[in-house]
Amino acid sequence: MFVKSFLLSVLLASTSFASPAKCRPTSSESAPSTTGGYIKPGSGGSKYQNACPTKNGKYVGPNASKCFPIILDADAETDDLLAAIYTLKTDHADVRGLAVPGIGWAHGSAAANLADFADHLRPGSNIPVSIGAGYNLYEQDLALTLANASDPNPGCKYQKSVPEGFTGRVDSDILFGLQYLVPRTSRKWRDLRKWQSIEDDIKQWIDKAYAETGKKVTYFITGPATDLAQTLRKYPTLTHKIDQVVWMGGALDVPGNLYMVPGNPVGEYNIYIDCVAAKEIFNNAALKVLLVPLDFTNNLVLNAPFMSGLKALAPKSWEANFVHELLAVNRDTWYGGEEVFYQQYTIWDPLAAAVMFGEAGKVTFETSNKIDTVCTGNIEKDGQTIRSKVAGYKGANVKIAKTLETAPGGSVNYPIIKSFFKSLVR
Ligand SMILES: [Ca+2]
Repeated sequence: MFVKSFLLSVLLASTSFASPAKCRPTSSESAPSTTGGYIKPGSGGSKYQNACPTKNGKYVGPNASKCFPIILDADAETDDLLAAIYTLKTDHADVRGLAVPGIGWAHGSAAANLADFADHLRPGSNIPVSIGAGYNLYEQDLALTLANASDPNPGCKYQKSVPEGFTGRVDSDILFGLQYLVPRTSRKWRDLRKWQSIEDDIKQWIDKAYAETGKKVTYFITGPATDLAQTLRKYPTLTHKIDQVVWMGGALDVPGNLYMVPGNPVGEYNIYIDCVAAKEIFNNAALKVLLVPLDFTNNLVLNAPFMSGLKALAPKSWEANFVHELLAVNRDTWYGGEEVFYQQYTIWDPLAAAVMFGEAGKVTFETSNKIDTVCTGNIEKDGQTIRSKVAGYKGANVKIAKTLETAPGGSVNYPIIKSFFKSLVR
């Protein structure tokens, strides 16, 4: 993800590390509550028709062969939200849980937005929603080692690279001012009296999905991998019930995107922000990973016809209207203006969803069990995705998306975008 204010990134870089307490995420900055706006799906009392019903431990019905259980673990920034909508609009994606870790581009409390989406787009489905990890594993491990110190939450090393203010975490939390377009759920999706840890939630979701469907779960990550890595630390054999991890992340043969970490041209954001978690995923030979890195997403940058195409779709559905409004806000507030937006902006996470759903047109892949990341505590090098040269190293079986099918006229005509647009009006 790009930081929208270059000035801001300079400011961040030149600010000396604040005391730990000052750079903690604060729960008091959660979003205001508004309802209303363009109401469609789920309004008028209609209930989501579950396209993936189960009986006696397997899927039944006309879509049985296509259905698969999936958990979405999202960063809750613009393109994560788009990927969430895309996934919720894909009937054969049997969504079994939604989690938002609070260490990336939104606070964990932004899980409320996913609860709203889920209940608007799939009313009555009661998809479980949880707030994920509050700190990356680096910070968590450090806190453990300092358990008896006066401040057990040292924090701040990698997470600090995300801005809080203008177009940072607080703006993600409130959907960049567009929360009023999303009807608020009437479900009590978070019940503190029944609270359990995120790793227990995820284990429960996976166990239940596996028992009810007989299928291993797809774990779709559009932010850092903290929640899953944390879960696998506690329940290492859970890998037997995970079909694959689909992850938008990494940069192998292209530069990274850490514009807010001067001196690090190689790291990709989702890997960098919790490189300990990334390492544990890549090092886990029991996992299969479908990685959609910047190498792939760089192939598609949004253009003006893309935005016009989306605008034309807007009157046709709540989803298209919301997605258009959200991207338009991003375009209109982009540092450097519209021209720079059209040179830099893509929709990273929905592209990963399209690859996962097999709706991306022709895609080429590289397969390797040598993928690893640099994570040595040096912020100028960490977060780089590498092919390990360590003799005998054998990690996760990683399938890496490399190139996608293009079309004359740019992004709006690419098969992958046609699929995404189609998902918004079905
Ligand atoms: Ca993301």
